[in-house]
Amino acid sequence: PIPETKVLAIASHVVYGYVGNTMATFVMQSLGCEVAALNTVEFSNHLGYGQAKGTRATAKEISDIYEGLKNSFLDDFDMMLSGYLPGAASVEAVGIIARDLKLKAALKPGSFFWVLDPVMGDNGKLYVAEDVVPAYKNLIKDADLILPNQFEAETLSGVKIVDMETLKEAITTLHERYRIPHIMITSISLPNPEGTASLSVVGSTFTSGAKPRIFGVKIPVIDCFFSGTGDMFAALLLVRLREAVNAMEGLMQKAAWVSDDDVEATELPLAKATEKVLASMHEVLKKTKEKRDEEWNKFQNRVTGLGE
Ligand code: PXL
Repeated sequence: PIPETKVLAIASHVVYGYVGNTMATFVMQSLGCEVAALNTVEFSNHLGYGQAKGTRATAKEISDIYEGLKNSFLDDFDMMLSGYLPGAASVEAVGIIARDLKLKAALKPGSFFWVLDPVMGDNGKLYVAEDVVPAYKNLIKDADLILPNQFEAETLSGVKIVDMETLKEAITTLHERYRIPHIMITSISLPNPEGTASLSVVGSTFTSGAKPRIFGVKIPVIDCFFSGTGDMFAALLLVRLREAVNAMEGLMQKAAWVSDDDVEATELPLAKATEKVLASMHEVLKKTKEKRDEEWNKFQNRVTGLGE
């Protein structure tokens, strides 16, 4: 079990189902975190249904909630997780919150960690307003770990990812341009020699003085459409990374000669955390698909039953 971890989670909320904060809050609480959820939208359901009713918070509303927490001395967060933000002004508001928390934590170095999911689009398409892109470019320089998908990594780096070479170039550009210590690209689809595409996650850690250390993990593809997988990934990774860093610090204290440079890419806290996250996700998604197939069969039996 991890020492008590207080997380400020800023993302969307749905009444029915599990995406955004509805997903992230459950995941982090189930693994022992204390979660304060600041919801950026309140929708009936996720947008995969083709329609939803609800409201988006304004940037002022997001800042106000944070101010309220501060005024009540409820802002002692160890970590922050940010997901979908409804517009450029909200992106800026979240930057102000993160910098404020960081400044407060500066008294205890290394004690605040921001996991940022730069939600902008997927599969070659932006699904936020165009002015959100420069707002994110401004924001990510203060994050500790960013979780772009392939399209978002391309948008932020300006490098189109088509092979291993360009993948490394995109990651190096992100580290250098925005000074981000940890990057995790949550879905990479590159054509392989057999002509089929495989799905991977690719992570990288870059500490000052060392070269970026990049690792990749292939994911067995489950043939099914899921919503909220990115949010589950982010929440699980936050918890497992905290555990891995704690374990590593214990190790470093025990063996003072283990310098950061001696750590193999596959031994990085980020890589260790990722393995655990993907194992959990595979189990959850397998069960989700089984459940869906079961419901679908029941539905079809009812329909054919009616016709008899
Ligand atoms: O990240 C998934 C997600 C989050 N929030 C809302 C969504 C979706 C996906 O459909 O609709 C509101």
